[in-house]
Amino acid sequence: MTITITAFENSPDRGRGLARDMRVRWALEEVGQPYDVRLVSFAEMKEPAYRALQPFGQIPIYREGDLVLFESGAIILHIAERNAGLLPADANARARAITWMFAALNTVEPPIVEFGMAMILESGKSWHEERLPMLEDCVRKRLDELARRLGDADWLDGAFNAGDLLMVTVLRRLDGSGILKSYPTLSAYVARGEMRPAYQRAFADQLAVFTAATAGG
Ligand code: GTB
Repeated sequence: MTITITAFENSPDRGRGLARDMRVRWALEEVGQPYDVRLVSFAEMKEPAYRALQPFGQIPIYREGDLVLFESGAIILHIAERNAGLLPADANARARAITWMFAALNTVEPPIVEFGMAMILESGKSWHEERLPMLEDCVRKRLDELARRLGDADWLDGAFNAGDLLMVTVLRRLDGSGILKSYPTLSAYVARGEMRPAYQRAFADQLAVFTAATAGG
């Protein structure tokens, strides 16, 4: 059955693979599932027909026959549960991998997103200079804890799994902030994820969208 996902027709990340379609593309590449991409504009995402499928008017949507899913974490769990390659076979290891998926989305991503949004949206505000260090501290607290747990391991719990896939995409949101530079083991962890052939294919495909959108000026 054909899988179709939605992605920005003109991503504000300018092809850096930071929007949440990237994690779905990567997961589909990891399990070897071909997929189509429907590019959507900001205006289309806010239309009733789109909101009927994604109530918050956001990318990505995942469509597979009659099944329509939103929320990138739920989409990746669905892909991982129905295909080999992203979750361990052992039941306990599988539960731990799913725990890391939730940790990436619920514990590590929120302070990173809040910090990123403050950098973009609040830079002109009078209180920005005071608030930003507090937000950065919240990010660093999580990174300290994550780095402590990762130690010298390649991945968070045994072999690469969906927990690592999500965690790497979450840490990539710090791209451009310089913060990851003070965490060499986490930087190496992200680089290991980015070196995976499935990641590279997904990245190239989303970059091609940006390149095509900007071709000819
Ligand atoms: N919880 C949802 C999920 O995980 O699927 C969140 C989905 C979401 O935030 N989608 C964003 C969106 O559609 C794109 S990924 N935003 C449009 C809107 O809300 O109107 C977030 C994102 C956007 C841009 C960058 N960037 O430019 O670097 C990075 C991440």
